[in-house]
Amino acid sequence: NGELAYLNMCRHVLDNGNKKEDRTNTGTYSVFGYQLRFDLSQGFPLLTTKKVPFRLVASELLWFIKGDTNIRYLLKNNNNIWNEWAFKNWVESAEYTGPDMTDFGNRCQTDDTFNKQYQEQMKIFKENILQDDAFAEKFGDLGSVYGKQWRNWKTSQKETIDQLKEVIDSIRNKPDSRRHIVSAWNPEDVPNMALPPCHTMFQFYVADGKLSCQLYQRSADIFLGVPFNIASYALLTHLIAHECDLEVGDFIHTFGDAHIYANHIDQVKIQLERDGKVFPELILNNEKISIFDFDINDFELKNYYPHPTIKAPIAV
Ligand code: DHF
Ligand code: TMP
Repeated sequence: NGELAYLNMCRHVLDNGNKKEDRTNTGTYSVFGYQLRFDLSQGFPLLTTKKVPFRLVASELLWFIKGDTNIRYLLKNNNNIWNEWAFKNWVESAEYTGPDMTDFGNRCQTDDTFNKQYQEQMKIFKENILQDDAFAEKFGDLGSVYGKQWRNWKTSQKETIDQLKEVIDSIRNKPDSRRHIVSAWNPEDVPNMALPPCHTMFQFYVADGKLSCQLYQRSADIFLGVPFNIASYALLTHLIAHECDLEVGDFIHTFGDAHIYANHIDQVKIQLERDGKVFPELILNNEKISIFDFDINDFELKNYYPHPTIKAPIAV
């Protein structure tokens, strides 16, 4: 079962990780360099040792594919996973006049009074993003994140490159090419991003009628981010294989700094006590062909019977 590879990675980092401080002041156990491999023909790699909300994974991926970088789309789809990073821009802006929200990610975990204020401000923020076009345009946008780089990479000649479309064309027309690459890491844009891309670049490979994908993830939150990232790239590989009339091969997940946050250790230990079940099966709507035409109702997951959710605070 492919999930064992993920659980072994958790165990490896708990046993061998370097204790390391980090940008968010949470503290981590971290290793540098690790690799997972999932044979996508053996089931869809959505972890079963805790429930991973596939709907959120799928709507985030569709958001990238649309080239959208504004959390308004996510909020309309009831997806809250990027709120903190847009909220951070808002509360650090000159227009914000509410209570001080400095270091809200850490403070809301230790200070109940502050947490109430934070929840209140976040609620107002979300309502404004959904209802006020001008506000959403200004404060809902995360900057030059994935969607922008995948679909609208700006060149020095003021042209744009649609990397996603180009990679699909090259997979179709030159399957043997060794240049099927999409890069989200744009050094010029890194200072303008809410969060510099964690999944930095990915490459496709065609052999034996099967499409494989390898991702280089520079920084990986093993408990919260990685289960999403695995499922997201597995879904992307399925979609592109579907469009290019290929079967799915392997998803190879290569990591730079792979870390478990200090405040996720108990959760990871609970997860490690559980036995993985068989992976579910992904079914795509056969009436759609182009990856750009899919929406959330075109995906169906069959036989997903995970263990219950395990909650954990996210480091901002
Ligand atoms: N920052 C950090 N520190 N770690 C991340 O994984 C991360 N991921 C980001 C943005 N910034 C990040 C984008 N992806 C969740 C999962 C993925 C994600 C952001 C958040 C998350 O909180 N998952 C919860 C469920 C959330 C929900 O139900 O709304 C989980 O338990 O999986
Ligand atoms: P960093 O920019 O300081 O590396 O912080 C980013 C954090 O977010 C780090 O813990 C990795 C995590 N992360 C993921 O694991 N997956 C993701 O998809 C994203 C966006 C972030």
